[in-house]
Amino acid sequence: MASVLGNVAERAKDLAGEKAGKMAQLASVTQDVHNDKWRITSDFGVKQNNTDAWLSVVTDDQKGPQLLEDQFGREKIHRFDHERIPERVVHARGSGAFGKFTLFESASDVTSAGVLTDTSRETPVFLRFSTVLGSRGSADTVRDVRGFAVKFYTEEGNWDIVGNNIPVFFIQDAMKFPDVIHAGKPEPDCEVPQAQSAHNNFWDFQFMHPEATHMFMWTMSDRAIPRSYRMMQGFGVNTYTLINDKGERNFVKFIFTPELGVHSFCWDEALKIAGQDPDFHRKDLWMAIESGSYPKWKFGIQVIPESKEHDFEFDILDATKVWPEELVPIRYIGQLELNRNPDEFFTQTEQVAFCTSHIVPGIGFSNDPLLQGRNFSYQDTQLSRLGINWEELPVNKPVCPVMNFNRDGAMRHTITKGKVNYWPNRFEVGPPATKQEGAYMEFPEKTAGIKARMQTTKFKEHKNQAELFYNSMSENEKLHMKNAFAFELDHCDDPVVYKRLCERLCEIDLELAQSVSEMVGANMPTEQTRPKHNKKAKGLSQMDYMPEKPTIATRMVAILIADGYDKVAYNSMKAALTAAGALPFTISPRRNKIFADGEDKSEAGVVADHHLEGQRSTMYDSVFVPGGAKSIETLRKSGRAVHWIREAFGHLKAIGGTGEAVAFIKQAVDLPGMAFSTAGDVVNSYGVVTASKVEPESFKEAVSMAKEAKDFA
Ligand code: HDE
Repeated sequence: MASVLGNVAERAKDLAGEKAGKMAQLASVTQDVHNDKWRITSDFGVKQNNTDAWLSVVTDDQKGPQLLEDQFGREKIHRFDHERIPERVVHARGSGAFGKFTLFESASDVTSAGVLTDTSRETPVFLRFSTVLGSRGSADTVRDVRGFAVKFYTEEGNWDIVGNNIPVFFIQDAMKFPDVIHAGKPEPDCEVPQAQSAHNNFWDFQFMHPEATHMFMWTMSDRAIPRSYRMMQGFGVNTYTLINDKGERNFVKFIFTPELGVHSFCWDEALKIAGQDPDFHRKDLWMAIESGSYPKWKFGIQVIPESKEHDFEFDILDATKVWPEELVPIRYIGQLELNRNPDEFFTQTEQVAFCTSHIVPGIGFSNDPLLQGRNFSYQDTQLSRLGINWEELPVNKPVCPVMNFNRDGAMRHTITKGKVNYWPNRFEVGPPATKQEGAYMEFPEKTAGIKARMQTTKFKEHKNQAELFYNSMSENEKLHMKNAFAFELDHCDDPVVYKRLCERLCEIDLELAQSVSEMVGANMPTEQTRPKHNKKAKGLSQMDYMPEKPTIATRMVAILIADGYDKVAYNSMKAALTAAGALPFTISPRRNKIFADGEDKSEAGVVADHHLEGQRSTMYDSVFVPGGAKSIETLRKSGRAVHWIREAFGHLKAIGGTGEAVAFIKQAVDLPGMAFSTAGDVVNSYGVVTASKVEPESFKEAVSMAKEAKDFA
């Protein structure tokens, strides 16, 4: 054992020194296959001599029957037959990473939770991002809500925030969850479509449930097609409570805001990438962490004291409502960083199991009816996915001691020694903890009322915040939303579905309804069917979340070259991009040595990262083309290269060109009124930066400027 775990034990030692108890704990059960002393064994530990050929009878060099007695052969096939576990019923497609949570401001005025009050702590975390509707092998860039589930391995036990990248939800009561998910998943007769909300049943449900209106406005916004998991917000969505040392209770919402700002794809990009690189988000997260560009989020809380619970027009326990920042400011108190990729997908990202019911002392639930149902559902679903002892799986195991008299069940790992397995017992072992010892104390909430299946008055208003959201969008975002509705409803072939949905839009905004109705062939509405309030709120448009300082860190820039390229322009731009933390990739007609103007084949040349046929503009944030007469002549003749420039422009990406490349770019994207560099000057026109000589600063500025903000939407 020691030899097999040799280098893992080393790693455990290193990590223990880093105060990362969770990492050391994981390392103690991790095997590393990269070890020379390793010899293949059966599951029961016997070294094996041949795992390629089934034991069989051979006579005169002729194959005879295979023998059932081959225990090694049987074991190998038998293990393979049972490799799969059920995928998650929702959020099946996902990727995760480890990291840490640190506090820069104590929230001890509102909570006693150590993780939110002790600024000297570093709490290990595991975060899993996901899409909702698609199955485990579906594409990353589909239009969908993204899961943002964080497990904090705190000193007082695991705390899970099982959130999304959108702050509201489709329904108010957990009992409707099977309906909303059935309606969104592939239709029951033909199992079509995969990972799409663009179908009759989804939109039928949306119309039949006016409470979904606010949420579907969000899912038709750019938030549902994020550029990267690293560039989206995370929201706990439900209303929780915080309880301080004095026993005072506050309502709270949890928010994570990314350091890199909130950015999205254009819909056309997202559609194409779903085919070109279905693992785009998964790779993006992996690569960022491997290259040391650790994704970071600010962690914030919105707090409402218990005494003010009823001071709002909306019910603060209703998960279809946001708490506008003007009314309840966000107080940022901590930082979450992801800094380590999992060692194995299955045992970590697949076996991780989150539960909204996992809270620690100082944090409580509220009567939010969605949250109450979730508290049952997550624990329950883990039983069919992982089995009763799922909390013992390494990724789920708390870092603090776990001791109780819950026992047995399939796959129990812990061996609990002792004479008794109940409390109270004659030895007085395993006594309940006191408050001083850190026990979870229930908040003594007063309750009264009748038992009924009914909705309260404030829960019945569904349109005000849907309008608030739309009013708060920039013009570009509004245009994207119109196109999103038009795309989705075009995929519904039942007129009842798309006509009624357009009527619903008319309650939110007449112009939106008219523009969508015209495109999808619904009756043209002529008047707003619900009086508008015309209010806006901050923090809803993603334009409110551009990075504090413009940055191109981790942005992927394609540099297109062919033989005869301008070496000075290429080298200086590449160096400038790398220095700014961007990731330049050289793309040329072949993935082999490319020679600069004046170089001959005896020289080193540059080995391209990819060839033009293997990649598409959609996979990069930006493109730069250095000059060089011969190189440009080759690129000009390549339909793929010309299309690259046109497509990148259509997707609002920054394009840079020097020398002879200026004329090449001009030919590809010339629009009336567009300006290009002539001798000596540097021109930035619609994010296309051209210059006779290399000018990294203007190009970097164009790349860092949010493409979401550009005029051509
Ligand atoms: Fe979930 N949800 N959910 N959900 N949810 C699951 O639990 C459920 C809801 C969210 O990466 C399931 O472990 C109900 C809101 C995420 O492992 C299941 C209701 C929000 C993930 C479940 C909701 C979420 C899940 C399936 C309505 C945002 C992925 C597998 C009351 C705040 C976690 C699993 C991961 C997963 C139930 C609504 C987020 C079936 C009943 C609202 C991020 O238990």
